[in-house]
Amino acid sequence: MAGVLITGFGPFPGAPVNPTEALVAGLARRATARGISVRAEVLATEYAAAETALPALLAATDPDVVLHFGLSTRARTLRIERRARNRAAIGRPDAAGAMPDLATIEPGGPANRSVTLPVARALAALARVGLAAAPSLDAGDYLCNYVLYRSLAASAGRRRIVGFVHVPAPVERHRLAGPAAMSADDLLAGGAVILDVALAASRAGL
Ligand code: PCA
Repeated sequence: MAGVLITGFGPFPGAPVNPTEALVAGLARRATARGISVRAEVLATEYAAAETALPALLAATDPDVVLHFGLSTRARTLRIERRARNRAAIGRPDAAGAMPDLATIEPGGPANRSVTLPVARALAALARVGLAAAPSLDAGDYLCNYVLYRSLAASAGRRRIVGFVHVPAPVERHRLAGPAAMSADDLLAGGAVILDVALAASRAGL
């Protein structure tokens, strides 16, 4: 049975509630009910967590599948990231008030690191169930991109499916305005679909 690690993030400046906390807890519950054992963790939105908590988690769990979830306050649909970029915003404080010293994450490291989650397959699976999603080549320059870059670097050379999904702030069901707005239930359903695609890819040895 494939080991699965899913992560969300805690609050950060401008986002007092991070919906990915509830999302990863809900996803883990759903997966467990289906006999899939999932470790769900909420990472502090802090560079220190990306440097210490994340590598410790990866080392302790050695997962076959890693799915990271983060909030994008600007997104209106699920955004499946294709890559992390080797850059960091030196002027934007994390949840502890810290900022990176350097504008690159890994000096001398590759400019981009590609995810191993089959993004096109995940998008197709989401489309089949009518959930709005789009691919993204830009995970930003804050903690989400940072964690993805570090996670991909730590997973290089391993057979590990690693993906990152940016989710929109969920809208309450009765306020759903237009097909692109998503409720917390939609996020959960979408996360479960993407997890299934990741598990299938891991089983197929991709
Ligand atoms: N979103 C932020 C960091 C944590 C989160 O949930 C981002 O997009 O970088």
